[in-house]
Amino acid sequence: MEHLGQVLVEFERGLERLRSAVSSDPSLGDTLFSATETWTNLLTYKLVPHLAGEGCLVVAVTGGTNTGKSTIFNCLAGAAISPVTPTAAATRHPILAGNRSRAEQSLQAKLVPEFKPLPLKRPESALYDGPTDDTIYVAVADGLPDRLVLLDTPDIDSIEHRNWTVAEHIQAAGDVLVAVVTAEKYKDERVVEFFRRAHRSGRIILPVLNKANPQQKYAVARKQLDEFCEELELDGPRYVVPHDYSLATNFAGPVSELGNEGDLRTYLESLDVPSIKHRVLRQTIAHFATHAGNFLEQARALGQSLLSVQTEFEQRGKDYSRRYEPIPGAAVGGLFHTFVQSKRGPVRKVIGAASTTLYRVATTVAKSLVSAFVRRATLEPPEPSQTDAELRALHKQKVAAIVHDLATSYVESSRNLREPAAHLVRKGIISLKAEEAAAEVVREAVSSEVLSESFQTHAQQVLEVWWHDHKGKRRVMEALDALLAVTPTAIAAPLSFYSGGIGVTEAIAVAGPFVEQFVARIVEYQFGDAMFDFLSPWRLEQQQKLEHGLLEHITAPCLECLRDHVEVLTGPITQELMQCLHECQNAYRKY
Ligand SMILES: Nc1nc2c(ncn2[C@@H]2O[C@H](COP(=O)(O)OP(=O)(O)OP(=O)(O)O)[C@@H](O)[C@H]2O)c(=O)[nH]1
Ligand SMILES: [Mg+2]
Repeated sequence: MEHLGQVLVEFERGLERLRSAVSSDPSLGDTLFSATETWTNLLTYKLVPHLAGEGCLVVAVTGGTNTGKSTIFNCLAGAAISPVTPTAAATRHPILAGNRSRAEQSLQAKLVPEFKPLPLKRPESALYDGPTDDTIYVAVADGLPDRLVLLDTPDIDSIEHRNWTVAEHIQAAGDVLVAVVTAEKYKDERVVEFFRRAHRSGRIILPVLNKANPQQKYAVARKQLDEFCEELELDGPRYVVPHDYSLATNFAGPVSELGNEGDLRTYLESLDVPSIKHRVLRQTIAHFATHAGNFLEQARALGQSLLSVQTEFEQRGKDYSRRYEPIPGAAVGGLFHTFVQSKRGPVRKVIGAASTTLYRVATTVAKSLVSAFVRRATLEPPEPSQTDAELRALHKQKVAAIVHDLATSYVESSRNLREPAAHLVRKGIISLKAEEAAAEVVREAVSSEVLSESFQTHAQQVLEVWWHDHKGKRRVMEALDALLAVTPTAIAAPLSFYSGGIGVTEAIAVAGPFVEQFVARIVEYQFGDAMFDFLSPWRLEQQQKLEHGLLEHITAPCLECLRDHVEVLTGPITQELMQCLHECQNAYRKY
C-alpha cells in the first residue's frame, strides 16, 4: 500500500511534467487535458494525500442528535476544540482536527476535498451556518499523530435534512466512523441504517455508548451495545463513557474499551491504515485507474498520429532527393583512363604519362556514360556535352527546383492534415527561412566533385570484373588508351585491328577536334551494361548528400514543433506514466 502511495505520487509528478511539456502548445494541451479534471483532482486531492507516506486515517465521530459527539471528539483530540452545548443539533458544520501539516493539507482542500475548508478561528463558528452548506472548519491539534485526523460532524438526522449531498460527503470522508450512541438512540432506525451503509462500503464502525450507567460493570450498556453490534454485524471492540463523568475534569480522559484495558484513541492509532485505506478507497482507485488508462491511451494515439505525419514528411524528403539525376564530370570519367592506364605495359605507360589529351577527354567520357545511364533509367535523350562549371550550374538549378517542390508539397499537405498536426506543421513552415534553407541545401548537395573513397574502390572493382570478363572488348579500351597517349591522328590502324571491325568507320572519320566524342562513344559502346553498376553508387552518394541537406534544412524545421510533441507523447514521460499506472494496478490487485 505504501508502494501504491509512492506510485501515485510518481504518477502525479509525471502527469505534471506531461502537462508542462505539452503546454508549449496551448491548444494541444487543452485538447489532451480536457475532461481530465475529475480524475486528476481525485489523484491530487484524495488519493495522494491519503496514500502517500504512511497514509492518513480520517476518523469521523458521528451519531444522532445530542449524543455527545463533540464531547467524544474533544476527548480523542485531547483538547476542547469543538464546542459542547446542551442544545440539540448544535454542531452545524464538520470540524477537522489534525497536526499542523495535516491541517494545512486540509486547508488546501486536500484530504477532504468534498468540503470547502476554513480555519476554525472561533470555535463557536461551527455552531452557526457558515458561508456555504459544505463548509468545513479546520483546527490544529498538535497532539495528533500524522496518520490520524479527526472529524466532528453534525448529527445524522439534521444533515440529511439540510443537505443530502453534504450528508453523503460526511459519510464518504471518514474511513473509520465512531458511532456515538446513547441508551435512547441506539435503536433509532435512521441511525442504524446510516451505519449499515457505511459498514457495507468498507468503513470501520466503532461503537461508543455514551452517557452509560457504569453499574454492574456496565451491564446495561453491554447489552445495548451487543444489540447494536448484532444489528450491524460488528465484531470489533466497543467503548463506553459513563454518564456521571465531569466535563470540567474529564473531557480529555480516555474513551475506555468495554471489558478490556484498552481505550479508543490507542486503538485508532494501532489500526492498519493501509488496509483500511485500501478498502475505503477501492472504488476511487479503480475509478482513477480506468480514467488515467484511457487518458494515456489517448495521449499515445495522438503521439502515434503525429509520428505518422513526421514519418511521412521525412520519407517524402528522401523520395524527393531521389529525383535528383546528377551528371558526372571529369573526375568520374577520369577513372576509366586511370584504370586502363594501370593495365598498360611498361612502354605505353611512359607515353601515357606525357599525354595531356587524357584529361581533356575525361569529361566527355563521363558525359557519355551518364547519358547512356539516364537513357537506360528514364528513357530520356542524352544531354549535350558540358564543362564541369556548366555541370555545377545545372546541378544547382536542379537542386533548387527540388527544394522548391518539396517545400511546396509540405505547405499543401499542411492544409489537408487534421488537427493538431495541421497547426504544429504550420508553425514550423512559418518559421522556415526558405531562401537561406534552399541556399544551404544547394551548398551541401552540389559540392566539388571529389570522389569518395568507397566509390573509387567500387569503380576499381567493377572495372576489374569487366576487364576480366571481356577480353575482347578490353583490347579496344587498351587500344583507345594507347591511341590517346600518342596522337589522335594515329587512331585508325590499331583500332580496326582490335575492335574486330566495330568502330572502323568512326576511326576513319575521327581526327583532331572529334576525338573526344569518338572516344566517348567507343567507351559507351564497349562498356555497355557494366555502366549501370559502375555509376549507381556515385549517383546514390550524390542523392544522399541532397537527402541529408533536405532533411536538415527543409524537413526538420517544418517538423520542429510536431517532433517536440511526438517526443513528449511517445517518449519517456508517457512511458513512465504507463509504467506507474501498471504498477498501481498491480499494487491495487494485491489487496
Ligand atoms: N451527563 C453526561 N452528559 C454528557 C455526556 N456526553 C455529553 N454530554 C452532554 O450532552 C450535551 C451534548 O453534548 P455534545 O457533545 O455537544 O453532543 P453532540 O452529539 O455533539 O450534539 P450535537 O452537535 O448537537 O448533535 C452536552 O451538554 C454535554 O455536556 C455524558 O457522557 N454524560
Ligand atoms: Mg456537536
